[in-house]
Amino acid sequence: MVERILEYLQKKGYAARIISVKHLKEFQNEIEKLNEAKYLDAGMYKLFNDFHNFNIPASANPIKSIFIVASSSPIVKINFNYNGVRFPALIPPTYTEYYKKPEEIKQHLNEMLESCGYNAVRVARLPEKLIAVRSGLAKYGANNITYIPEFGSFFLLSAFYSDLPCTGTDETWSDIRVMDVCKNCHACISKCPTAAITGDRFLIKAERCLTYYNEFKGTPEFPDWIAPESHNCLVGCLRCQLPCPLNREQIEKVEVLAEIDEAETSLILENRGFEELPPALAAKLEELNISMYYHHLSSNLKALINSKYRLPQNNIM
Ligand code: B12
Ligand code: SF4
Ligand code: SF4
Repeated sequence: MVERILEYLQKKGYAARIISVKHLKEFQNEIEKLNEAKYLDAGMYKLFNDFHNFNIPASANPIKSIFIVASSSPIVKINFNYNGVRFPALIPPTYTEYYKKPEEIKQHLNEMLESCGYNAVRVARLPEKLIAVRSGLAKYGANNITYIPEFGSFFLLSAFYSDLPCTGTDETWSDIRVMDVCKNCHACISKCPTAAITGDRFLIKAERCLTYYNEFKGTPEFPDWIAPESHNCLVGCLRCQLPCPLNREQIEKVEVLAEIDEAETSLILENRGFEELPPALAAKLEELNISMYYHHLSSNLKALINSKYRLPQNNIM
């Protein structure tokens, strides 16, 4: 049964693995160990602690397994228009698909499972990279992001609880280690604009990552130590993925998804409340899943327009 489901998902274009739910406690301990070793900034430990939920939900049929699924995800480009100039802005993989794709995957998964009396539900609050690596689906890169041969690092991870039993032979339990190719590379380390990837420890200093400041709701304005030229995306940052030799093919597949005209760009820059936006603009941002980051959009766009590392006008890449 497990084999048939994993093959079915592969035919649909995904890469997937299954593990027994009994490993949950080990995942929790892994993160706890990082904290005990004083590896995590206090704020970050709190963020991870508040985010992760290792309690198995009660359900009619006991949860027995976790499916972890990777779906290929491209870079997306949006064109803004300001003072007669077109400003292309990139959105890294995963952002525009963060909610839609897991729903699609859940449907495919349940097409197979329900025919045999089983079921799967999405679980967002687990450490997905760690599960992907332990399940044998992915490997860590030196940039702390995970990699799969067919997708590079350009994929979204989605996890699902299921009542389908998972035996030892269904799992491909694997070691936590960095890819061999990283030993002689380090391109991602030197390109990180905020020194969040230090090179002397594996885990990034998440409290220095640009993404933390331009994505999460409630994070402070950009601190002074972030150089203006660091900004390179509308949300998130691509500097530790673009130079990676394992992403060479993926970088070609940029999808241009929207054109934001002069009037619309001005409204965003003026930081109008989301509810004040014209319905057509609000719908565009919602379709791109960018409405979720609207709280940072005005300052992110200003920072991008002022950054010398933004894309040259009218260029794809
Ligand atoms: C919080 C979070 C962030 C935080 C913290 C990031 C971090 N490094 O943990 C911030 C805001 C900084 C962030 C940034 C980004 N994120 Co993020 N993030 C998350 C989230 C919600 C939780 C991650 C988490 O649990 N971290 C906890 C840490 C402790 O996990 P970990 O790194 O796997 O930790 C293990 C290893 O470090 C290992 N370890 C410790 N020491 C050592 C030593 C060695 C040698 C080795 C090998 C291992 C090792 O032990 C740790 C625990 O076991 C997940 C979604 C989810 N539900 O998991 C997305 C997620 C990890 N993010 C993702 C992405 C895409 C990004 C960005 C690329 C976004 C962007 N800029 O475009 C950046 C990448 C930054 C980077 N270089 O890591 C994707 C990753 C997809 C992939 N291909 O791997 C995820 C999975 C979202 C998704 N569903 O697809 N993110
Ligand atoms: S996403 Fe950007 S800031 Fe964060 S670790 Fe990667 S290169 Fe550094
Ligand atoms: S850029 Fe080089 S060191 Fe970094 S993840 Fe890619 S291969 Fe590894």
